Amino acid sequence: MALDGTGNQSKSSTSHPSLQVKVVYWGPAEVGKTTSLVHVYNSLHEHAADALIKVQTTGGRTLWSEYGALEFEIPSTRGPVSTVVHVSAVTGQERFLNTREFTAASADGIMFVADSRRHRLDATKRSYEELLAYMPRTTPIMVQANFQDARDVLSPAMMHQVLLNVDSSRPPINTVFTVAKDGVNTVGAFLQLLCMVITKMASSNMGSESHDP
Ligand SMILES: Nc1nc2c(ncn2[C@@H]2O[C@H](COP(=O)(O)OP(=O)(O)OP(=O)(O)O)[C@@H](O)[C@H]2O)c(=O)[nH]1
Ligand SMILES: [Mg+2]
Repeated sequence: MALDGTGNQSKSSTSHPSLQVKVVYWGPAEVGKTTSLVHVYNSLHEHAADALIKVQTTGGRTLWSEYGALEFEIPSTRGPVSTVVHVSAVTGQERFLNTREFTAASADGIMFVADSRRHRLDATKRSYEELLAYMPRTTPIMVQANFQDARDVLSPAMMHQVLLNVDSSRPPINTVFTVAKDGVNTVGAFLQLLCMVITKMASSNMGSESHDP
């Protein structure tokens, strides 16, 4: 049996059980969403199902989104579960708000890339408010406190508090130090989110069907 991105199960083409997971990189404009995704994809290239698809402006801004798929075999008590993780990064451009709405609603996990620079705090809060407005209440959110190499930044703990102040009833799983430009901690953040998403999917299916990756 397979779980699709919403946790529903279907028959896989292989004899292995399979799991489909959708992870979305979200955040304000030019915060490092694409940089983070590209670094994760390159670092985990042995698991890449295909090349990363990019739709960008000539200036390197994300026009629609980037998309790729990673494949993993996850052990479970009932044998290996072949897992496909669909990863995408939304465009941060204000004018493409409606393309983001659907993406947030259908995600199993969100990587919110926050801009830790003090002068970008309002943009980060606006983007986070937009995210919370569109995504289901129970979708796990992991936060990268990015741009930690820049001057006049807030620490990951302070960024966590800023986002908690937006809505304390929906705390992120964790807020971690990242410098996406240098690939610092982007893979760790991704794997932490993925573990949380898979654990949540497994536990929400325990009562309904036999599935426990
Ligand atoms: N100094 C510094 N620069 C960064 C960091 N992360 C990303 N950048 C740079 O910021 C710029 C924008 O990065 P992108 O990954 O394109 O940002 P984005 O969020 O995908 O941008 P849009 O899709 O256009 O909204 C690039 O020049 C990156 O090299 C970081 O942690 N520190
Ligand atoms: Mg981008």
